[in-house]
Amino acid sequence: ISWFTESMRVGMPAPVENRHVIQDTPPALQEGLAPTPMALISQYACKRRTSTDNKNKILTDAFEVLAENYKFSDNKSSCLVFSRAASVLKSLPWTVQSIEATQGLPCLREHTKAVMEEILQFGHSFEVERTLSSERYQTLKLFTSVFGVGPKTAEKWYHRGLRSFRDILAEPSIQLNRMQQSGFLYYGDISRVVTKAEAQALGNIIDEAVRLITSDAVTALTGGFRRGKEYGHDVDFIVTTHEVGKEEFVLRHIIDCFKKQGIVLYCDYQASTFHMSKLPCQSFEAMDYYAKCFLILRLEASQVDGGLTCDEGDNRGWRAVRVDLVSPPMDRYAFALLGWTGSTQFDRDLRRFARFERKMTLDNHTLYDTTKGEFLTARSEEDIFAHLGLEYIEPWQRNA
Ligand code: DCT
Ligand code: MG
Repeated sequence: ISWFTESMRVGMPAPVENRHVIQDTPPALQEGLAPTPMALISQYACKRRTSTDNKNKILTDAFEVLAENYKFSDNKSSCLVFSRAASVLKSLPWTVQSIEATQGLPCLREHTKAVMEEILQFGHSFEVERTLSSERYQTLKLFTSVFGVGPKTAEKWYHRGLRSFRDILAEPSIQLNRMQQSGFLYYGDISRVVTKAEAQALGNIIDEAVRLITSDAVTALTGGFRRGKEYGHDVDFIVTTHEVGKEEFVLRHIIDCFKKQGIVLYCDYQASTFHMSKLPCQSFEAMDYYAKCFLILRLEASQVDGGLTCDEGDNRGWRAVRVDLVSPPMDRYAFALLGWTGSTQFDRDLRRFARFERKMTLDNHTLYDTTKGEFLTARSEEDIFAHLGLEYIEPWQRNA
């Protein structure tokens, strides 16, 4: 599958039989009629269809602020409560207008309902307002917006009394790593959204590099763009080849090619540590073992259909873009594609569903049936859904 055919599919409307059909939703809801009890909506995002058309953005944005604030405090369970509640509301084909209308929806706890009630009644939530205006939230949000700065580092800096980029850069005892240095250097560009046209231009550049060495390569646009999003914070690609064992070579070739073209602004190459003997993974949310590369690339305006969307007065004619490349062996392709397509919440629930409903372990490498004690093979994402006894959910319906 070339990234282009993949992305063409992303841009296409869903097949007629799938359009507007929300699995597990009573027909009355699909037609926008009065809400009825929704006991059939699944608690698992992988059993719901969630397009990019979010009818409850006001509520889900509020929930995501609180989820993020809990993440900053390392409170994983409360973070999950708000992420799950947001995800359920994103899947609804109608706008929540009263608390009664949410009766029977899964994953809505007391706290999430209280926040929702405030918003429905007053137009905003006091708890969310308080969070948004708190110095701690604002500072951690700012610090984690830098490439290479996670919640732990941000918290450490905040704890030391640092409040701005100027504070950090002026603090002699802080040694920024290479990733963070690049994060600050290209901050203006990489904190701006990447457009679909820019993602497609990068796909062309990768395909050209690959074509120089093999006709056997497979490249696919994944992440949010494969789910039909118009904008992203980065661009994610899978690159591999039918020649098993050569995938890492292909990835290294692409990077060499970029270096020769002078477009590499930052490159963090991580060699493969993949071996079947390490599987199934014991950790629930472990990073996968494939060879991968975290990049910042220089993208020329002339390479992008319609040019770059840049700030007024910016006439450089190029921008920096964050790009992730991951390179699984071909027999792992379906698992890697499913994992890297996301969304993170969709992936999380697929794994949770596999474990708790099927006694199977799913990750970006394999699906393991613990009852039978065997790895299940998959050539496509459809095969994985079939093994799990789930209806297939198209990429553009995975925006959970
Ligand atoms: N992912 C993964 N393993 C990793 C990192 C990410 O399986 N080590 C998955 C989770 C979602 C997907 O890959 C892409 O990650 P992001 O780029 O962070 O998310 P996105 O959905 O593409 O969001 P955005 O549009 O903001 O880039
Ligand atoms: Mg992405």
